[in-house]
Amino acid sequence: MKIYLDGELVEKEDAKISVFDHGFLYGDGIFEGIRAYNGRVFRLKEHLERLWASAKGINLEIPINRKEMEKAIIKTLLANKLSDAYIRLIVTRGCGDLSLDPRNCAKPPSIVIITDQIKLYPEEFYEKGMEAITVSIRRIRQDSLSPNIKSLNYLNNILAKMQAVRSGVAEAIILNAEGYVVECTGDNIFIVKNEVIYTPSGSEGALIGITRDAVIELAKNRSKISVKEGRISLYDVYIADECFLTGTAAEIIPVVAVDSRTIGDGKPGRITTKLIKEFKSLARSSGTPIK
Ligand code: PXG
Repeated sequence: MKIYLDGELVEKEDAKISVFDHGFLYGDGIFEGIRAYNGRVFRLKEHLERLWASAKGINLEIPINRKEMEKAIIKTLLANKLSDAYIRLIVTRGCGDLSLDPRNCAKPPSIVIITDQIKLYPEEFYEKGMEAITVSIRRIRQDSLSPNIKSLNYLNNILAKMQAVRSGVAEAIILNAEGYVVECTGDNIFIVKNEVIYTPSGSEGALIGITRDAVIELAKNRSKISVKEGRISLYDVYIADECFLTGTAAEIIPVVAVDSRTIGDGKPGRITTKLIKEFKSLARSSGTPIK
């Protein structure tokens, strides 16, 4: 496996970052998770847009431009002969000293691109739906840290994931400080009630996911289903007809039980199933060609 590291393609064993890199010392850096389907990178422009926005959020200057980043991603996919892949793009603050001050980071930020094939959950979850539970860990308030900065510090999400896993469930529903539903550990959440789709808005503290945007567009434009972004309570989730999660890594996954309540009839819902089909077809037929 070849890894892109600061302009070079190196073997996995040689892809190493200094222990003085502030990404390692403090989680001071940013990332994106991207997917390629059928020889095309899905919504690459949007992912790079978000990466540059994350960089701006932490005042980090990415040492190459977007076109160069796009070429680096394609080059890495080609070197690994991948046409369907998960792409992890990481930009760290770079090498510094043992102090928080990023001005002490002499080296320019490091860029890492890893391409691999991953499936986030077992196939069975996609077919039969999965269970989620609400966890006690709340989302970090967005007036402290914007949920849209995809930083290298994911402890908030990891703690939530650990709590779910400890309870024997694969995914956690995270609430904001006010107790309203925000999202899951690496996925956005949607519910369907009486043929209307609802999802927490950005102002509730949800990351504006790229899969989330694609699903909203598909629902509105192709299926003519109305989508409302706003405030969702746990009760709304419990009494929903359908529930599903979206994320680049997870793709679209039906949720059939939440906190021991069966959602709808306990099977992936009709609208969820339709959106999964439409998303697959969109992902396979659009995007930046790997060439
Ligand atoms: N919410 C959060 C908090 C995320 O980190 C999403 C939603 C979905 O966004 P996209 O743009 O991918 O549709 C994300 C991003 C993982 C993993 O291993 C997933 C993400 C990030 C890091 C790891 O599941 N997803």
